[in-house]
Amino acid sequence: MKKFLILLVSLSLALTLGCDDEVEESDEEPAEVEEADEEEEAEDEEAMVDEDEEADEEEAAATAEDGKIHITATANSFEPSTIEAPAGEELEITFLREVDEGCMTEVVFPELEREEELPVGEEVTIAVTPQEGEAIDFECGMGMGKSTITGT
Ligand SMILES: [Cu+2]
Repeated sequence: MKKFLILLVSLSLALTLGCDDEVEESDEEPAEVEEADEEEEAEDEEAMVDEDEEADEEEAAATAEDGKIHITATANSFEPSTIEAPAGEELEITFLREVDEGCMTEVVFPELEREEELPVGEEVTIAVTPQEGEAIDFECGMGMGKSTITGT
C-alpha cells in the first residue's frame, strides 16, 4: 500500500511537472507568431513605400535634352509618360519596346494622325515639334498608356 502511494504521488508529481512544461511551451508559441506577424507587416510597409516612390517618378515630367528623348514601351505603358520639351524645336522621340507582352505593339499620335509599329527590341524614331503650351498625346493602338509631350 505504501509503495502504491509513493507511486501515486510521484505519478501526480510527474503529471504536474508535465503540465507546467506544456503551459510554458504554449506561452512561447504566441510570441513566435507575433514576431512573424511583425515581419510580415514590415515587408508590407516596404512594399507600400516602393509603390509610392514609383508613383512619384511617374508624376514628375521628364525633360527632353538636346532635342532627343528615349521612351520605353513596357507591357502596358510608356515611360516616361509625361515629357516637357522646348517649344518650337524639333524633338526626336525614340521608342523602344522591350517586352513581347502586353499591347504596346504600336504608338499612335491622335492629334498628328500618325502611328508607327513598335517591333520588340527595335528603335523607332518619330520627330515632332511641340509649340508653346501645346500638348501632343501618344498612346497604344487601343488608347492605353496615355502619355503627353508639352512644349515649354
Ligand atoms: Cu493597349
